[in-house]
Amino acid sequence: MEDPLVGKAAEILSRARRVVALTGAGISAESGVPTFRGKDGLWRQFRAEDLATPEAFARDPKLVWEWYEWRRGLIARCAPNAGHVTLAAWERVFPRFTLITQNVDGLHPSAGSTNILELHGNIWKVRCTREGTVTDNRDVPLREIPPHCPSCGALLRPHIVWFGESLDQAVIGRAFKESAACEVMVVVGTSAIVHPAASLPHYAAEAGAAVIEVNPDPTPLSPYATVSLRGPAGQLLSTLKPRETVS
Ligand code: BJW
Repeated sequence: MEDPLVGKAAEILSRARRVVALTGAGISAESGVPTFRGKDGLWRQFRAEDLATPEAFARDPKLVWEWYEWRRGLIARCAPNAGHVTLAAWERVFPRFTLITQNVDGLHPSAGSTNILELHGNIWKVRCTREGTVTDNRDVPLREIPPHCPSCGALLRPHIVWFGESLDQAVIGRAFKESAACEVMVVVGTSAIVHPAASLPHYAAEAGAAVIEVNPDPTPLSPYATVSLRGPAGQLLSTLKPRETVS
C-alpha cells in the first residue's frame, strides 16, 4: 500500500510546473559516496578546519591535495543511483526544473542532468591560485601532488567552496532567484545546516512554495516542510511519480 505522505507529495508535484530540487550529500550515499555528518561521515574521521578551509590549504597544500586525491579515487568508482536518475528525468517532466546541488561529486551531470547550479564547486575541476582559471581535471591518480598550473606554474587548488569562502555570486544569485520563483522545492539528503544553501528552502517557502523533504532523519528544516518523507532518496524519489511529460 502506498505511504499516504508519498501520495501527498506526488499530488503536490502533479500540479506543479516550476520545480526546484536542492540536493546534498545524502543523495549520493546510495552510490557509496560518504556524507559529511552521518554515522560514517567524513567529518567524523577528519577535522573540517584541517582540510576544507583556505587556511588549511595555505598551511599544507600537499595534505589537502592528498585528501582530495583519496576522495577523487573513491568517487571515480561510484555511479549515479536511482535518485540522480529520477532528478535527471524531471528536466523532461516539468516545464521549468532547476537542480541546485551542494555536492561536488559530479554524479548529477553523470546521470544526465544539465540545468544544474553547483553551489560548492566540483571535485573534477581545478583552479589556478594565481590566474583564477578553472579547468577540468579527471586524472586519477593526479600526475603530481600538489598539482601546478601548466600555463603559469602556480599552485592549483580544488575548485571547491571551503568554509569561510564566498560562493560564486552568479550561481548563488540564480539559486535564490529560482527558489523564489518555484512552486515546489524538493530538498533531498542534506542536513540543512550549511549556509547559504540552508536558507534556500526557507526563502522558497516564504515566497509561497511547498517544500518536500526527503531524508531518513529529521533536520532543522523538517518543522517547516510541507511534507517530510523519511527514507533513502534513491527509493523514495523513484516512487514519486508526477504526471507524464508536460510542455
Ligand atoms: C540521506 C541518505 C539517503 C543519508 N537518502 N538522505 C557560524 C560559524 C562559522 C561559520 C558560519 C557560521 N554560520 C554560518 C557560517 C558559514 C558557514 C556555515 O554555514 N557553517 C555552518 C556549519 C554553521 N558557511 C560558509 O562558510 C559558506 N560560505 C559563506 O557563508 O561565506 C560567507 C561567510 C563566511 C564566513 C562566516 C560567515 C559567512 C561556505 C560553505 C562551504 C561548504 N563547503 C563544504 C565543502 C567541504 C569540502 C569538500 O566537499 O571537498 O560543502 S562543507 C560540506 O557541507 C560540503 C557540503 O556541500 C555541505 C553540506 O553538507 P550536506 O550535503 O548537507 O551533507 P551532510 O553530511 O551534512 O548531510 C547528509 C544528509 O543526508 C543527512 O541529513 C542524512 O540524514 C542524509 N542522508 N543517507 C537521503 N540514502
